[in-house]
Amino acid sequence: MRSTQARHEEYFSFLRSVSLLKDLPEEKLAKIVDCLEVDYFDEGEYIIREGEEGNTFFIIAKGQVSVTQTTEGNLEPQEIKTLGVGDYFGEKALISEDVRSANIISKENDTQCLVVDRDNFNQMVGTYEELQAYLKEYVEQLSRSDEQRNAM
Ligand code: WNU
Repeated sequence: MRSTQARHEEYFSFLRSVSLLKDLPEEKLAKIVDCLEVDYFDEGEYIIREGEEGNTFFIIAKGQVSVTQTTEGNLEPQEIKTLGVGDYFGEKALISEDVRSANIISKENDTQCLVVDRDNFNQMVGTYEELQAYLKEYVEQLSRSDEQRNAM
């Protein structure tokens, strides 16, 4: 069995490679690793559903996901982007205090996501102003692109 410490080191160095988190102080990053959960998804499985309440933030550790959204004049949700290893999602519902604004669907079997709950997300982001400002700006941009594509 892989030791807890090996696991810790593996996720620590992975999170360090995630651009969003690269400047976080060591103890903060270590704390995130301590409270992470890992979730596994099969191809076609919904990780997030539009309109549902959400209290978690995800970082992709393995695999790929599709981001889809219901837009005016389309019966089916449309794919708006795909995300891969080191990308993250689910910040918008947490920051805007709103329901989930898009679907996130696993594109492969054994997609692995590191999951951070709301409390830990707030601790991670809240005490770090630059990160908070960056995400807020990003989330506002997402709202503007949603409007442009007539998301519903
Ligand atoms: C988009 N519009 C909306 C993405 C991930 C992280 C960042 C873009 Cl910083 P949520 C659904 C999630 C949402 C976002 C993600 O889907 N998303 C988008 C869009 O154009 N959401 N409304 N592009 S990928 C992405 C920027 O994370 O958060 O909690 O759940 O609403």
